[in-house]
Amino acid sequence: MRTDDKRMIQALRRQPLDRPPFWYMRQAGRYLPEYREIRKNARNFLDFCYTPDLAVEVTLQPLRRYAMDAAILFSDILVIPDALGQKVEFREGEGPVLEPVRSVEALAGLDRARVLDHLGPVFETLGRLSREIPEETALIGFAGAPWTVAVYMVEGRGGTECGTARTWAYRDAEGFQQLIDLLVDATGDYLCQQVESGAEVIQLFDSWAGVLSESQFRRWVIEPNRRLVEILRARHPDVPVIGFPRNAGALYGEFIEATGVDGVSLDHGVPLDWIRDTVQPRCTPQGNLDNHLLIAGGAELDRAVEESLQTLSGGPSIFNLGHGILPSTPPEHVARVSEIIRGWSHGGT
Ligand code: 1CP
Repeated sequence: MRTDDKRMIQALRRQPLDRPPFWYMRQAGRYLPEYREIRKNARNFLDFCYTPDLAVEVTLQPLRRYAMDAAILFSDILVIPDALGQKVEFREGEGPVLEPVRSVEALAGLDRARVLDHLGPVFETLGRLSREIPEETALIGFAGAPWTVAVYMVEGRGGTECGTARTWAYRDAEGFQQLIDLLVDATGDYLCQQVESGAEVIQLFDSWAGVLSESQFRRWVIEPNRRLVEILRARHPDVPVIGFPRNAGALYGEFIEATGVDGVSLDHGVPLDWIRDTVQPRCTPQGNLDNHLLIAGGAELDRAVEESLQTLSGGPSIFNLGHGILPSTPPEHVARVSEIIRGWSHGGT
């Protein structure tokens, strides 16, 4: 099937559809027994991402169960610091640990010229996926947006208030800008090559956008996302881009206007009526079921899925979660939601 005829692409181009496309952030992962089984075969998580046989297989696993309308490349946002030459490790039970970059001097150890070579296996994975996924499924490539990747590079780990990065950005904005500029350039190279390898949609994950003040949000979230959209459009004008400035609150509107994204992924705190009235007329909304409701299941889950479908039925939308699937999610609940969406068409089930 041509890219133009895939449901996911049509939703991002605002074409009318009988039901919205659906996929789930982190749809490949530890909630699936078949993922845990194959994960045992890799020495560490980065090796796993850089082994096309394994990365292709785990990308396909959730599609076999739920036939989503999109496949997302199996990789991680931290392959960019790794490719730039920063020391990155994923420790069992602890998550990512990086040797922190906390000064302009430390940037000298990072090299944009290494990125495309280092990430060769990721491009091979995309090429193989574009041939192996079901023909109606769209292939999503992705990267972390510069602010979120910078947070991990500076803090050295996840799960923080991002205090070291925010303080550096206030104290020495010009120095911090150099880190962001390096990330914009390296990420731009990486995303263009993803498209050239087969990605049909790009999602930019700015998972830590919501910790910033208004002025920092403009400079470190809106502006770098805007530049990445511009870089992609210059080389690949037809490839839709989805932004995900998680927890942006009152700044979602400005993000959409200023970056020119085709789609915006919304966290579960954003009211459906506001999405319908404010986002949908300008940009395709993606989201925003609470990932904990997917763990809970039951009648409340069915009700929330139907309410979302019903409220957004007057315009384009993509069904997804407000954040990624959590490891304790029962696979049957994912099956249930997928079944409701597939059986839904305007006017109800
Ligand atoms: O051993 C394992 O299985 C590790 C778990 C895991 C997985 C399955 C990590 C470590 N990354 C991934 C894959 C991944 N990461 C994907 C694959 C495609 C899919 O969606 O199925 C994607 C898109 C990501 C993106 C990612 N990585 C983000 C942005 C999205 C988000 O969830 O906010 C972030 C913040 C990361 C960092 C990361 N990678 C892994 C962990 C545990 C973390 C979070 C650390 C923290 O801040 O607590």
